[in-house]
Amino acid sequence: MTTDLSAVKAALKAQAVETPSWAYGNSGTRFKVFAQAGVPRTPQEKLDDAARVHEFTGVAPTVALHIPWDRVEGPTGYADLASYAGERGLKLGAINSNVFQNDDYKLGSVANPDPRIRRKATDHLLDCVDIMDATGSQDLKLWFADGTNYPGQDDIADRQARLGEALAEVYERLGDNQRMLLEYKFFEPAFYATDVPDWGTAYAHCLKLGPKAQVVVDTGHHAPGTNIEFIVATLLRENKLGGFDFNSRFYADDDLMVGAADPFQLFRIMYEVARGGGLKAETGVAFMLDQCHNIEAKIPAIIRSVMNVQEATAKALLVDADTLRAAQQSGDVLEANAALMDAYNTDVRPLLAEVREELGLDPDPVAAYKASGWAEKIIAERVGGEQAGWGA
Ligand code: LRH
Ligand code: MN
Ligand code: MN
Repeated sequence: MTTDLSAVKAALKAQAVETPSWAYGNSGTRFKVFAQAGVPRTPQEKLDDAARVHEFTGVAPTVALHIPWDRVEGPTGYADLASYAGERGLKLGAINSNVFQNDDYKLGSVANPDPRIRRKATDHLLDCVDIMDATGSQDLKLWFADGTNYPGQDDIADRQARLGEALAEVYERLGDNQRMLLEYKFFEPAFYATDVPDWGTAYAHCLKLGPKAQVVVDTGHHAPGTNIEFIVATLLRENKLGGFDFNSRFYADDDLMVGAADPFQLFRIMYEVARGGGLKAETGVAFMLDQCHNIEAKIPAIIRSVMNVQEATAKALLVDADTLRAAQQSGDVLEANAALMDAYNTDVRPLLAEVREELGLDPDPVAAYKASGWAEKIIAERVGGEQAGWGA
């Protein structure tokens, strides 16, 4: 292999993975939430746990909030929360809006036929930008549960127009260093026509809005068999890849640990990111986790997820670009495929252990976390842990 190992290590040290506040809380399916001992009761305690993930991985310095799941009171509440994060070596990351858990949104939020409800939803999005101003967060992440269940229920094109109007109003409110990340999902909770079902719809809205609007790819939001890496390559080429919500799925939007169901897919995605320059900080591609830990211990599961992203990234960086290009140019199908598979089949765990040691970290983050005593401490100290937003 002709790959420059020191460049690979430098890229791995520079990569940052954002963890979601809601992954630290209790969660479940619509059938049952299994409460775990020691889970956070407040946004501050979620940050305390996120600080452990960053302490042992060295690459998880930001935490995404979900509003109102992470609501704090008082005029300086969010600025104080940002300071609290700062004191623990963290920063607050994307602000995720929530216009899907209120009775008013039965027929949709920003695409609702009722102008009063559209106003309420848009105001919530504007409130989220106020929160970003207070926390120093750069990204507003938008996901809409809007859609219809039955043909004829509402006018598809009118709903797109209403959605576009609300997005334009929020876009105008963004500051110079702020972005809007629009997330798509092909189904659920709408079962006939979702208003932002796919990357094409999200891309069309973002293109119309301007450069501060980009698409976010949640890896659990596609129909089975979708070539997600193709979407990633395309968005990256068009400068419209804002980032990822990483998780994995066997069936639908399972929100399992990233890299658990299909590590090869994660590698293929990370290869396209690396190939398209998306690991460079200036491209702004955000590597966020969006997953739930329903039956497994939360903090070590989040540590494991961060490591899975790192492993896929390391393998992607090990692809021998010269060998691959030469094979592609000469039409050597088998050699080209072998160049990719060689990298995928490399055991990168020793390389990542070295990277961690060079950063002054324990080479085994999960073992280091287990030995730290944090799990026992929070079980003893925290009673009555808060459920993550789902089902709350
Ligand atoms: C929707 C989604 C979106 C929400 C999160 C909790 O399925 O992926 O990102 O904000 O789950
Ligand atoms: Mn998501
Ligand atoms: Mn999802």
